[in-house]
Amino acid sequence: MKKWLVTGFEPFDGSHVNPSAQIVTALSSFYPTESFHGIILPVETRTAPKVLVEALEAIHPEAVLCLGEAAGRTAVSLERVAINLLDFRIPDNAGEQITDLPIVPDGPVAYFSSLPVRQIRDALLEEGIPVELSYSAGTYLCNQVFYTLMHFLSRHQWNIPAGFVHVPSLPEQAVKRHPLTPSMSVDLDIRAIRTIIQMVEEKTP
Ligand code: PCA
Repeated sequence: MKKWLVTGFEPFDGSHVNPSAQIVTALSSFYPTESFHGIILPVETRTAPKVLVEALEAIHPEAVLCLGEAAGRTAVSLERVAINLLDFRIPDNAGEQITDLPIVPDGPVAYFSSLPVRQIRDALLEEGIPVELSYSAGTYLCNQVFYTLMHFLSRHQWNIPAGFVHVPSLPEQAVKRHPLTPSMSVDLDIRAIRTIIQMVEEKTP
């Protein structure tokens, strides 16, 4: 098995949980410690990129998967594109709300995921897990971390599979919001992410 870095996020926007953090914690005890390095990132625009880059430099992973929660999404979302834009709808956990700024001044407009997203989608559908290819990871922390990841790998010419996956909110979060808020159980999330890791192991050199 490759050496993986898998990241999740702390809770944000008034929630007390984040499915992405629960997935990382669960998978940390599932995979061998030498192959799976899980970290939880702060939902803070100033610190999240630093924590990610420090982990990349310390771990030297052979594959990277960053995870986040996308409230309102109905399916596991395989993000294809990270864009060079910070435009926050709500403040981050440190109270910062940035609008209309680039993540990396003079950086490329966008990066594509280097995960085999279409093969992953087919595998998840085959397994009966709702999934979509997504063309926007938003303009908040998840997109910032995704862009920071792909920019770092590009600048260091690390040609490794890397990307971002959004998961829906948890049922316990949905019931506290509007009754029609979509949700997915953490057990299904965990199955999805295990399948993604397995597909990357099988389909990439
Ligand atoms: N989702 C947010 C940031 C943290 C998270 O889990 C986002 O989609 O940007």
